[in-house]
Parts: sequence; C-alpha cells; structure tokens
Amino acid sequence: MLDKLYDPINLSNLISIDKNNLKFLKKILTSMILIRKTENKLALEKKNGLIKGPVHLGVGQEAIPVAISENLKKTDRVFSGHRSHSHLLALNLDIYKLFAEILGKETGFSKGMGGSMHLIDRSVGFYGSVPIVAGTVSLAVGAGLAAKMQNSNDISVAYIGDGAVEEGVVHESLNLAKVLNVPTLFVIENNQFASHMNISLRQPSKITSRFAEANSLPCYTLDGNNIVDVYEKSKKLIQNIRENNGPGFLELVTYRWYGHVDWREDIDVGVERSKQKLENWKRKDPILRLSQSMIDSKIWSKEQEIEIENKIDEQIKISWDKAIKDSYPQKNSISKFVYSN
Ligand SMILES: Cc1ncc(C[n+]2csc(CCOP(=O)(O)OP(=O)(O)O)c2C)c(N)n1
Ligand SMILES: [Mg+2]
Repeated sequence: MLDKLYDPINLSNLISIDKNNLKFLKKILTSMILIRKTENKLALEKKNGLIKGPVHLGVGQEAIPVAISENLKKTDRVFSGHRSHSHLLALNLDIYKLFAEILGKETGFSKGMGGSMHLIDRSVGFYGSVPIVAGTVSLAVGAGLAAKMQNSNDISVAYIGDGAVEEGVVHESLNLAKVLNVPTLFVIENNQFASHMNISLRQPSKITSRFAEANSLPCYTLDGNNIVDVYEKSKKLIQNIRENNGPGFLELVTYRWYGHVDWREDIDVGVERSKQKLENWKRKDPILRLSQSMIDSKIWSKEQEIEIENKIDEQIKISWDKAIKDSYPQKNSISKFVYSN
C-alpha cells in the first residue's frame, strides 16, 4: 500500500445510496480545498516573515480530519498536537480566527495567547492542542472517561503521529482506555516521519496498528489519502465506540508535502525524503483523487471546482487582511485564562 501511485476512489456506495451524497462529496471536497489553501497561505506568510512563530503544516494530509470530523458531534472531545490546524478547521472552518491566532491577535481561537500549536475551541468540541509530543493523549482518555461517567454517548478523539507512538504515555493510554472501556478513538496519522527521521529508522515495523493488537483494540490501517475509505471506516469505529464497546484505533498512512516545520520541503535533509518520493506522494493527493473521481463519475466538473477555488481565494484574502489589522491582547490580560472554570 505504501508505494502505490495515484488511484481513483470508489464512490459507488456514496453515489448510489442517496441524492444528498453529492452535497456531501461537495462539502468534504470544499473543506479539504479550504484547509489546503489556508495552510499554503500560512507557508507563504511565514516565508514573507509576517508570521513570527513556527507553523507545522499538514498539506497532503487533509483527508484525515475532514473525513473523521463528519462522524463527530459538537459535544465530542477532540485533542491534538503540534500539527493541528486541520484538526480544528475540520470542526470549525473559521480561517479568520486561525489567522488571528497565528498572528497573536486577541480575536484568535486562543485569544492570541497560544499561537499555531495551542489551539482551542470547545464550542465545536476541540479541547486543545499542545506541542509536547503525545502530550494530550492521556487527556483524551480522561475526557473520554468523563463522557462515560456523565452517561453521555460522546466520545473523545486523540490525534497522534507515528513519532508520538514512541512515547510511553501512548501505551499507558491505550492500555487504560481498554481496561476501563473508555470511549476514545486513537487516530494515528502515520506520515512516516518524526521531524526528519523516517519510521524505518526508528521502529521495527512501518505499521503502528500492532499496538492496537497488543491492547486488543479494534483497528483499521488505511490509505489516509482515500477520504471515502477513511470516512466509512471511521464511521464504523465511532459507532462501535458510541455503543459502549470501548476504544478504537485508526491508523492512516499519509505524507506531508512540506517539511517538518514552516514552508521548506526538507528534501534530502531527512533520511529517505527524496524529491522522487515527494512527487510520487503528490500524485496521491487526496484532493485530486476525490475531485478526479467525481469528474470521472460525471457528477462534477472542473468549472464547478474553479468556482469554489475562486470563492476560497477571496475568503482567504478577506480573512487575512482583517486579522492583520486586529489588536494584540492587552498586557494586563496576561494572567487571565490560565485556569479554566
Ligand atoms: C516530548 C517531546 N519530544 C520531542 C519533541 C520535538 N518534536 C516535535 S514534533 C516531533 C516529531 C513528531 O512526529 P510525529 O508524532 O510523527 O508527528 P508529525 O510531526 O509527523 O505530524 C518531535 C520529535 C517534542 N515537541 N516533545
Ligand atoms: Mg509523523
């Protein structure tokens, strides 16, 4: 699976079931394009020097949060790490608030005090991202346990990377979640790199779902760039978790187009990240695959897509220009919002 080239996506289930499915496909395609263009804008402005802090971009990986978020409710509890723009945007496409946060403005998701790696928006169920690798995975299990004790059928979600599974807390969290039957979905975005190091140099296997087996969690290992498959399998796992059957594990193999941080591609600075590999993965672009499969199925056209792209470009321009003009937080607010009530 890892080395296969560009693939069409099988849309037959979704097209035949009901007419609303075209609306659904258009929605997920639009979300992916908006997230992609938003992160490309961040790359550009980082390069231009207007963004001061680091930005970890997930361009190439958009299918994962967009597909999973379609199966979540606003009362679910989602946690993430340093590469989390798309995880939040898939729940709330308010790119203005993301731009404002990354520019340190008081109108941002975290009131300008968090920046790119400390995002929060509990109104849509995004409970927070923290750059300490695997730093939120145990919190997700705690939030899942709380949801269970409150007799809700909410779940928690922990987005972690293939590098994060090398942290001990992930294994404690998997074990505890299983033993206590906690409603948590562990999502492993296996982009095959932790900073600059390929997984083949760090782990005895390229597949992390062996840790799901070790803890008896139901799991899927999927092509993370096939949005339909990620949607359908995450739906199954999430339904199973909501029915009080305990945690689930979803491993999604993907690739990030930018390097570890900021806009550079990191070609050949990391072992096993060559121009050729990157080009191969670009042919497996999740956006291209969905859009091309829709066009091939004669339910979509390039013209419709260009119309969407133009609207998004305009939205990005308006949002960025507005965020740039916003104010920084007041100095006297520095000690506020440290503790939550
Ligand atoms: C506990 C800890 N160790 C090391 C780091 C430095 N660091 C930041 S991101 C990263 C790699 C994480 O890789 P992965 O979990 O695969 O996520 P990806 O960057 O690929 O999305 C490392 C080692 C950190 N932030 N926290
Ligand atoms: Mg990784």
